[in-house]
Amino acid sequence: MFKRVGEVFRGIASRIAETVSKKELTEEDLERVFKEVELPLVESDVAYDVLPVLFEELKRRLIGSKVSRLGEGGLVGLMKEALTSILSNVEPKQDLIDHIKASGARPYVVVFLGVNGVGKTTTIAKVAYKLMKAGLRPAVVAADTFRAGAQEQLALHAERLGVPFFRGKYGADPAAVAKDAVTHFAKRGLDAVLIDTAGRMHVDVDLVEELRKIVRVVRPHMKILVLDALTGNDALEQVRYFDRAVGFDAVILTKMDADARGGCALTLSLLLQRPIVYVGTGQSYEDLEVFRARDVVERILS
Ligand SMILES: Nc1nc2c(ncn2[C@@H]2O[C@H](COP(=O)(O)OP(=O)(O)OP(=O)(O)O)[C@@H](O)[C@H]2O)c(=O)[nH]1
Ligand SMILES: [Mg+2]
Repeated sequence: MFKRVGEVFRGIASRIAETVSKKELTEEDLERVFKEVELPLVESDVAYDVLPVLFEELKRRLIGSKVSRLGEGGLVGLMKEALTSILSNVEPKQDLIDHIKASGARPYVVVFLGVNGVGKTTTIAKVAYKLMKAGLRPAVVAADTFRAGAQEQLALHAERLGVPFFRGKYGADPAAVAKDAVTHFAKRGLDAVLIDTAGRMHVDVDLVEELRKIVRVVRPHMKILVLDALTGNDALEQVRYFDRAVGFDAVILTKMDADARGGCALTLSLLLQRPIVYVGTGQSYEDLEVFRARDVVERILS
């Protein structure tokens, strides 16, 4: 039922090659093909809202090309270039670890946000691992004091990695826990503090208020929104939700290894206006890669 975004783009190339054989590609030719691929694109997790932007970008790159000379292979090549250019909107200018290294702030404090199950806790462990490999000393903090098991999960990663861990009592004020943790680790001279937050809409506490309070009290150097590539279109809703709630500086897109459709990264690249610093590509600590437009295009169009 669901289409891979790569297949849809191949389809666009072959439709153009079939229907426009002799002349230069015109806006009308493209409009016609775009009408046909709207639904398949949405089915491959490209958000409906971004279709106009995507089509404009493709038009800009394709109008005037000599289809007869390019052939279908050449058109796929052009499509790859167009996608690479779109995806490079969200390429990070600097690796997060290098940025933390270069920053004078010690400890450098990062708050991780995201709805439940997207991979926040796993991603924090992966980032801690990267920091350690770069010779920095990270610590991790469980500021989800609500969900049973949330703190233990992070504690287990911390133990495996040999990274200092801080938690509060269940039901304690997450902002107070986070603040105490930063003070504690600042005294111990650590380089980075990674704060895990709750992802669930609580019954009795407003998550938005909780996150706002954490950010107000801790004043992190960076807020990272964790998104799951498998959420597809819903990722856009999550972006808007967290933007309204507390704002964020960058995204980590998890579960790219399990994402067959591939539209989520494309949607984000058209709307996010902030970098995707890493992509999650598996469940082990090494499986966190710098977001590279070219790699993602190869992943979806190879
Ligand atoms: N395949 C794959 N699985 C991942 C990736 N990142 C996280 N996961 C898995 O996704 C599941 C949920 O991850 P968690 O880190 O517990 O998610 P969370 O956001 O902390 O969840 P809550 O604490 O409930 O809000 C786990 O089984 C992880 O192993 C990834 O990049 N690829
Ligand atoms: Mg968690």
